[in-house]
Amino acid sequence: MADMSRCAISAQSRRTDRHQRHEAERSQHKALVEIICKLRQLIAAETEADGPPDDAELARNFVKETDNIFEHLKRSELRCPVVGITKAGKSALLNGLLRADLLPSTNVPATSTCIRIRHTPGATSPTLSDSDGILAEDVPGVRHALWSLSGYGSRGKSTPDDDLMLDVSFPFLERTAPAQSLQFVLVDTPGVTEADAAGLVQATLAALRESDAVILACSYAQLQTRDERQFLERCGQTRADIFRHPGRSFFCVVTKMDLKNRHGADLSSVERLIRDQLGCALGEHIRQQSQFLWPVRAELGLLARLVAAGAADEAQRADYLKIVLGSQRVARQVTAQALCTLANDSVEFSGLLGVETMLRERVAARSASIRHKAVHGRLMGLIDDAYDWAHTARRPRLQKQLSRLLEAANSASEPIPDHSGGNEQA
Ligand SMILES: Nc1nc2c(ncn2[C@@H]2O[C@H](COP(=O)(O)OP(=O)(O)OP(=O)(O)O)[C@@H](O)[C@H]2O)c(=O)[nH]1
Ligand SMILES: [Mg+2]
Repeated sequence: MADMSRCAISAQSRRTDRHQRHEAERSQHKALVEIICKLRQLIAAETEADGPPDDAELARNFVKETDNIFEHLKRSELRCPVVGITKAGKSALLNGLLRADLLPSTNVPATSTCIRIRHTPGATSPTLSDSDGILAEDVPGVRHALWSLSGYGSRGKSTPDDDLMLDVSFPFLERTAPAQSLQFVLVDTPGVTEADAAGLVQATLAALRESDAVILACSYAQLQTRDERQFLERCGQTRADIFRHPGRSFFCVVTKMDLKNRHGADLSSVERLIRDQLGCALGEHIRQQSQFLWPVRAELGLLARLVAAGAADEAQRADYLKIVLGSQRVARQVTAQALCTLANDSVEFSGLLGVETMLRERVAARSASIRHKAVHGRLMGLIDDAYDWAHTARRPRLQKQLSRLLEAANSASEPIPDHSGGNEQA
């Protein structure tokens, strides 16, 4: 009897906690709407008064962006960029998750601009678009369009506004109910090289600013190289707050574990080495909080998936067999059934399933609470931009007002403690 009443009391208290949490979220929502309205008023007042044409243009852009943020507030979104130095295997990882050879992935710098990949439940084939409309449809069309945008020649020209959107249905989310109501976006980002770090970091930082979770791709083969250290240090110096944001999950995927490591670091020391590097560049919080997923062999995973699904062409089948069996001669003796079993084993071995499980869990756990965090990121970015403009245009009064707004936006997004036994915080 005593047990029953204890159960009833704890169920009641969980309901109360949930109710309080929803109330707190509602009031955060209201506060964010008020801040967005205030920001619009401030900019309109500043730009309409003596109106040079540049200011009118700026005001229009602000209104457009605040409209976008309002729209964003209405939907739930989980945005997760994949970042890292060039050739870390970011695009290969995403192709493995897409189960299709869509994104340019090769041994010379390939991805030249951020590509947002949006889960669109029920989409039977991919669609690529930018702000002007649809650029390409179906796998060969999208693949061709993305390859024509790739390459070293076009790198550095990319801006955060390039706005490429790839609509696909991620197979690993197909049966995940929360994904129906949540906008889930993975972002392929250009890798950073020493030569063009400045422009590319800008695009990467813009992707990070709007993120709710981050996947850092670290290549085992490029572990502790100068490029990697510089990339992390630059991120840390430019926008340390992005990494210290308490609600943001940080995952390290260690790729290319089949290759040799130039420092001879053995597997048992990989995690410690990367954590040390993260700690130095991005702070103690990231050293401790990062979660590790490894080993990942994305290239093998994609080829194995295509072979297992009977979707590999001759060249892909040969590449797969070369990786797993080493020689074409042995490959010719493998029966179709044995090949399928081998390919399924390779998928397990590739580490892709671990990354998919992690992402499915994020989608499920954070679908309810993500809205405010995502809006907060964009809003902070917009206020930052307005502040920069006010500074350049020598408008100290506006600068002061914007600082106050920034403080209000910060306190409107304090993490809400979860005592309800739910698992919403990543
Ligand atoms: N051996 C091996 N090669 C891999 C693996 N994953 C990716 N690769 C190869 O590594 C090369 C680089 O991969 P990308 O996917 O282009 O790397 P990225 O980080 O997207 O590079 P950028 O877009 O240029 O920054 C490609 O030739 C891939 O086939 C892996 O697990 N093992
Ligand atoms: Mg790439």
